[in-house]
Amino acid sequence: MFGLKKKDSPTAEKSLFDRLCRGLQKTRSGLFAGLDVLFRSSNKIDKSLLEDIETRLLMADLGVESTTNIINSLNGALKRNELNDMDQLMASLRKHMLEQLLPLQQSMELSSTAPKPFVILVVGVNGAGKTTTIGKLTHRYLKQGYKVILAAGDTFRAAAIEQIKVWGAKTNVPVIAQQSGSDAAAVIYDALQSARARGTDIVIADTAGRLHNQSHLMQELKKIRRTISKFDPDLAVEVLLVIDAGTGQNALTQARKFNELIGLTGIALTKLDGTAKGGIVFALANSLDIPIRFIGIGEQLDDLRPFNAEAFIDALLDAET
Ligand SMILES: Nc1nc2c(ncn2[C@@H]2O[C@H](COP(=O)(O)OP(=O)(O)O)[C@@H](O)[C@H]2O)c(=O)[nH]1
Ligand SMILES: [Mg+2]
Repeated sequence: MFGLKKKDSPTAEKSLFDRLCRGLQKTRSGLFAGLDVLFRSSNKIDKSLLEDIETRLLMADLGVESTTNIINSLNGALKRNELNDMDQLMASLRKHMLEQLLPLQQSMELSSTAPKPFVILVVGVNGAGKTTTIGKLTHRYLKQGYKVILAAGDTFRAAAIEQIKVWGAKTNVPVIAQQSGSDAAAVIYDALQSARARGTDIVIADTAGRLHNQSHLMQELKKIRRTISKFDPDLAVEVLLVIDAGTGQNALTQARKFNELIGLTGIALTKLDGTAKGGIVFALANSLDIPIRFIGIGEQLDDLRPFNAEAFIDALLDAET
């Protein structure tokens, strides 16, 4: 039912990589610059140098578990006399960092067997970047030739409904909305009906990030999830948690909570451009088994990238931009 994606040309890939490097600049300068100074100022690869690397990784918010795994692997390589110069050390560091992240790299595929529409239910705390990510996703799928409808499921604030309408106007896609205070599950149900009637490929649903209390929010999300299944139990549904990378280790708590409640299928990590805490990706990799579908590296429509572990690590560790 869904077509194939276009492949980017080598020049386009190069400039995409440059943009990624720029987007990750803050984490990159903390981590890479720190490692570079370490490597240049050390004349010996020993346990103490590995301890300094450990400190650097922790400072970039990789988390204790990922850092320990990486350092243990480096210690193993050191004992086996595999780290004879700085190039070998760097290659080994890169390899072990990649091992941590590769399991998280699973792109969000539109099912070829499930009935239309594919549903992307976007959840997360207030200000995480949900609505902006929806705008970027819309842009992405339109470019790939899909038909998209948006559901203004953050009915808690009138401003939120206006905001998603702005994205709808910008990308020229229909936005199904009711007035603020209405039932979010009903809005999303309307959007599904409308999508079916029009043969739309994808429905992207916004949700509220905060209600009067946490348990109300969670109940509302559960109801929305049930409503989607009630509409058609065979729909393919991506429950995408949007997390602001700048929240650091708190991101883990958010991911666990939302996952317990409605079962996440993917994560979009936003605002990596604004933080030096990009290492949080590693912490997420170690504490949860949920793929990182996308990373957000700016506020423009094309600043959302499918997560690619190798490109991510290259962007953090490569010397030249
Ligand atoms: N720099 C940057 N800003 C972002 C990114 N994603 C979202 N934002 C900004 O974060 C703020 C909150 O985003 P919004 O989508 O309204 O969050 P929501 O409350 O979860 O819907 C807005 O000012 C966005 O422009 C990103 O990847 N990079
Ligand atoms: Mg919003």
